[in-house]
Amino acid sequence: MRIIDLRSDTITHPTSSMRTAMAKAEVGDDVFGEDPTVNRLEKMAAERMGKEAALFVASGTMANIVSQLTHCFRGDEMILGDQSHIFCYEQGGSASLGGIHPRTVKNQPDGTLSIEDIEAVIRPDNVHFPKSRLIVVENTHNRCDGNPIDAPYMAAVRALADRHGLKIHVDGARIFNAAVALEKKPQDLTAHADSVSFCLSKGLASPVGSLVCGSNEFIARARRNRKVLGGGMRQAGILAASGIISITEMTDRLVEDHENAHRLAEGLSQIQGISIDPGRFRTNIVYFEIARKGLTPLELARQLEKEGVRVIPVGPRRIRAVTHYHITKKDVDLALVIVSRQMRASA
Ligand code: TLP
Repeated sequence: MRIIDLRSDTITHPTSSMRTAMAKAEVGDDVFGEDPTVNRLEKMAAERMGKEAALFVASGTMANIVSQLTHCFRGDEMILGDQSHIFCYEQGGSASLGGIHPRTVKNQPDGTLSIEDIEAVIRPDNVHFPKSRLIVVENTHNRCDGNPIDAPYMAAVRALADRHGLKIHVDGARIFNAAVALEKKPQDLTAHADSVSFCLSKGLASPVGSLVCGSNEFIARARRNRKVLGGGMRQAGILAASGIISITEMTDRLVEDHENAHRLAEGLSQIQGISIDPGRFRTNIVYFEIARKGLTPLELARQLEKEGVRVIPVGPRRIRAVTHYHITKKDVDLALVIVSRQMRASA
């Protein structure tokens, strides 16, 4: 049975050119700064994000916590969206590992935080309050329909941050999806940020790895924080070799994932009992709701699984489906036939 796995773009396997590059990678001890392939990846990542330097880390979560620890002191406050990945899915690491106080602001449906809302929660200098230090923007925004966030908004956040002496971190796990969707270069979207993290192991299909990018001084301090978290890697060039292929060969093709997601969303909108506004989805993440009493997302997901279609239930009515390198147009069409059949069967 063909498995159509729409749970996440994290399930992608490395391509054959990645496997070849990994096998042939030149390596050294990266804690000594001597792995030429890691050094090449870090240089390439920094260039792509328009920053001075970059740091290779194990995961998106590690990239985010390293960035937070590097921007904030214990007792500082970080302003972020109530739907952000850092707040929802990273175990509260900012508080447990960094002593950083998370101050959430409601995410707008497009994944942004309104400038007024951010400004309203910035703390005045007062002995009763934590110090506001950092604003986090997620791009694309996972829980807000995978929406890409454009440069003019980032410029507005920068202006606000500068007025109050705050730093900006972009959780750009899927920043290349945002760039492709907006027909911009990634550095156009990150120019106003002090730091940006992005993942190689999602739509870009590498098995492992993320990058933190920022100024030379920021990355030098981030390197210390990676080490204390146990993230100093040795012959990591084996992994970095794949990352280089991710950046050079896998970014332009993301447009196919976006087209397939759009096709999926359009198709779902034709199925009775499913509620979705297909115009909302601009990248590779699609959310739909079951508009029928008595059928839960968990039950539908179980039924679909029996027919080889995997999705993730994410709420009392909501399901997420993500397109990626292993999903073809034909897979989307077949998945739609299967969802339609299951919805009819459960009517
Ligand atoms: N997201 C995963 C799950 O954790 C939900 C997914 O399948 O989408 N930032 C963003 C915006 C993310 O979506 C993710 C992963 C991360 C950070 C964390 O990356 P990893 O999983 O590499 O730690």
